[in-house]
Amino acid sequence: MPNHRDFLFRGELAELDPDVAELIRHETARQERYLIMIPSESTVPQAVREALSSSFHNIYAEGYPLDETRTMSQAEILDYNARLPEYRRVADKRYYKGTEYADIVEALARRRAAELFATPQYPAEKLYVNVQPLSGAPANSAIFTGLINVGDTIMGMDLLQGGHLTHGSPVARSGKQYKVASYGVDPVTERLDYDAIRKIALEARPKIIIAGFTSYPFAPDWQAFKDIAQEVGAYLMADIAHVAGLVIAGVYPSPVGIADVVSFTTHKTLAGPRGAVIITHRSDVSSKVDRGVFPGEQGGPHVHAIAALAVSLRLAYTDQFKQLQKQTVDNATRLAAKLEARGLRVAYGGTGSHMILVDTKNVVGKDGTPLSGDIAARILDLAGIVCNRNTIPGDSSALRASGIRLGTPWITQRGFGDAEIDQLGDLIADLLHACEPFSYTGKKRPEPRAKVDFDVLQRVKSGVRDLSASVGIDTSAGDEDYPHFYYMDRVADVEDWTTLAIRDIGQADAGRFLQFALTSDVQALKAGEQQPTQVLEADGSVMARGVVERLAEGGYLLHVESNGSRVATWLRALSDGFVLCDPVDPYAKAPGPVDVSSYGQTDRDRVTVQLADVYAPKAYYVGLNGAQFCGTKPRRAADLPVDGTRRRRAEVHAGHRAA
Ligand code: DSN
Repeated sequence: MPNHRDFLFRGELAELDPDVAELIRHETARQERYLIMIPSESTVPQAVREALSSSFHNIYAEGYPLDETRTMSQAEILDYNARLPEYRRVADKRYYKGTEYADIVEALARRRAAELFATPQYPAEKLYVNVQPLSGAPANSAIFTGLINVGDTIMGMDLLQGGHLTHGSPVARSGKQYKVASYGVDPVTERLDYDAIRKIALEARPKIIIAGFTSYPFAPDWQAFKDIAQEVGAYLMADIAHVAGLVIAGVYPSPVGIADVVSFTTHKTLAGPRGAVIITHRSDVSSKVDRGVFPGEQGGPHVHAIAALAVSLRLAYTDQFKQLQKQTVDNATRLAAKLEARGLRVAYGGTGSHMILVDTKNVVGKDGTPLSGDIAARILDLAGIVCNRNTIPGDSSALRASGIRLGTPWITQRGFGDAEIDQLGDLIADLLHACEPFSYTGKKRPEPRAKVDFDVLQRVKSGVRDLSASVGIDTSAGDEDYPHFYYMDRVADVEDWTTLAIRDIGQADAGRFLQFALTSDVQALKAGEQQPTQVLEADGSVMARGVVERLAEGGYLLHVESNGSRVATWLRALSDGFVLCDPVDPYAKAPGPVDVSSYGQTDRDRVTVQLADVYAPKAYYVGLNGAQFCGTKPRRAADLPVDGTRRRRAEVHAGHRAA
């Protein structure tokens, strides 16, 4: 019998909340199967996540550990026989009791960060570290709060060219509370131009100059920035959120000891918990920044995240970590070269870090529409490659980005090397080159869209799956454990019949969808009725013959005699809306989205009508404009509809085209 006053809700997550447990399973499977190329994301070691969910989560610890611990070695910090008596006798700087172990873990994290970022001129004892910022934006805000006043001027890289929201973007607090001067890259070389930056600084006289970027792939010249900051009497703030891991490993120059203050998040290349760190070699800056973080910006620190940070910092001392960071940069460099060799333009002329910006404008549609970064990212995601749209030099709005940002940290953590990078580069290039951009007439300007060749998409999807399975991370979960990522072979391609269910989603009507996707007059069906039908390829050849059935309870069943896997994948792709389904009309798009799910083998007793070639006299269906239908491509005799039907289709087609 459980104690009736035990309110600890004991039990496993799967038992207490199966909904969230299932969501976590799906997200875990997504991360295992997709190739994640968001440069700011990492798959963090299990040990870090173990510390994150530890009992340190449960406490408040507003305030800071004793200053003396800053100059202690790790062994001294971990000397419980000294630290605990000290804690009991000397009131500490926290506002809460119960923080004796929180003090130690925070001091340990600070010390490890100081050791890892130490320089010959500034050994760990001379660095001041704050590990409390909850994330990058609060860290940067806390620096401003600590060092300058509202209304002062800050100067950072323009968001559209590689800066961050916290570097003075008008939509963020940094741009609302402070006057902003922005610098960018030289429009021709796409590199930082220090003469131009100096000129802006001399005019704007900022109190803080921020160097460090979210999408400029090269390292800045820290000393050049420092010289400019000194000349105008500004603090130099280095935001190395993206590259902190690279800096520790020595594959990216360190601003420590040059910049007055350095901030970085801990969950990017550092592969630690979500959080941030601020480091300075100046004691005057340190005391202001500490007050800026707490109580200026935040309340209680997340001690569990600080414990997890201590773990990730310990891992960062290892050769394995240094190899990872080096390989991350090597992979990005190789991928950039591969993409360029495959005819894609790499913005900024390459990379010197873990990220690549691809100029998608170079893929151009027949009507002259360039491929937008947004659509490119969406199509890559459909294939299992996750990245984000990103502005590149020349863009004027974050909403109309003409690039994508690809990062190599996560895939390198999973074990990608030269061979995998080459394959990945080919998959990305194949997919982007298979896109056909076009435009809708928008209210203010043309709205760019694109469609992609179905077979290329399927091939890339399979390639991504194989590549993903070929490297680390447990992919023992079968496809059944990830029902939401439909591979080409999810439905067995048996000679036998397969049944699919097609259902409405919200306002989208499965009947209208099937009217578009099938050759028969689906909308004439009454509840419970069946009719013979066909699924055609975009080119008009027959993908499958079958029977469509309208269910009394809503939705439809489609029983196909063969090729069930392709039919299922095709219908899902039509529902997603990004595949070319008409050889002459990229605008052709199925109503949707609808739910297409597999029912497995068909119950043949259920099918009550005979198969037949059906080409209903309706305005449109997929395949109607197919090449062989237009008489330009031979089709296999077995697939040919009878002459009369063929003529009727031609008449309908002509009517549709004239309308
Ligand atoms: N949002 C992060 C990035 O992706 O670059 C920066 O905070």
